[in-house]
Parts: sequence; C-alpha cells; structure tokens
Amino acid sequence: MNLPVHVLNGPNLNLLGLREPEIYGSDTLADIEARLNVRAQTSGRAVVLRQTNYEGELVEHIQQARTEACGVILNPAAYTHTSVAVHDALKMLAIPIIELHLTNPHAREAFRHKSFVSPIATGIIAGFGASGYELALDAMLGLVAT
Ligand code: CA2
Repeated sequence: MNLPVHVLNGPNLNLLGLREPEIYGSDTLADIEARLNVRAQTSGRAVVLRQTNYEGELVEHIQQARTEACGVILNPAAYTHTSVAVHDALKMLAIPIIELHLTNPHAREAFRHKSFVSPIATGIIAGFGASGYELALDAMLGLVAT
C-alpha cells in the first residue's frame, strides 16, 4: 500500500497569503496544496495537507502520521521554538521527517534560532518561501521511493 505524504502546518499558517505577504509571500495554503497534488500525481503517492492553530491537535496529527503516512513534512510555525510535546510526538515516528520553514529562522530574531524539531528531523528546508513545500515533497518522494 502506497501511504500518502502528510504535510502538517502549525499556528497562523492558515493566514498564509492573506497577511504579511512581505514576509511569508502571497501564496495561500490552498495554492500550495494544489501544486503539491499535481507534483505528487506522477509519483503514485497522495499528499494530505493539514493545518491547526492548536498544539494538542498538531500532536494528534503527528500521531496519526505514525500509521497513516509514509513521511511527514512539517512546518511547526511558532511551535518549532517552544514545543516539547511536538518534539516528543515526532520521536515516536519511524518515518522520514522534513522540517520546513518559509523563512530562514536563523536570519531572524534570536528566539527563532532554537528548534525543538531540528535534532530529530531527517532534513531541513528553510528560506525558499512557498516553493520550499515543493522542494520538501521532491526530497520526501526520493526518501520513500521503493
Ligand atoms: O518561516 C516559517 O515558515 C515559520 O515557521 C513561520 C512561523 C514562525 O513563527 C517561524 O519562526 C518560522 C510563523 C507562521 C505565521 O504565519 C503567518 C502567515 C501569514 C501571516 C501571518 C503569519
């Protein structure tokens, strides 16, 4: 069975393309999802994209990926820098994890330099705006190719 790639998004990313386009770009999450679906088609894998503003719900999305996904692309947004719960949930996954950021957190405020996700990520993509999602999908499809 070809399990899908789960693309999980944390708080405020529902506003992507609608607020602060100078920082986060003008593509919405729906635009990104549509492009990922086209890209995944040829691979025989589907993409499931989720977004939540709640830490516990993000933990549940990660737990679901344990049995329902072949890999996780995760933009944890602000929880990157704060969440031991997200870190612990990710540790229970036996599938590849790609940490993804639209911006380069290391080129921003000091509080964004700490990531609770990076130490357990398979790889990290940051600073390429919305196209980072497609870069991450290409990388993930390579990692899970049979
Ligand atoms: O660069 C990224 O992708 C971040 O994960 C975005 C987070 C930020 O806390 C991280 O440090 C880096 C913030 C997401 C906020 O998303 C918005 C989107 C549109 C308008 C306002 C916020």
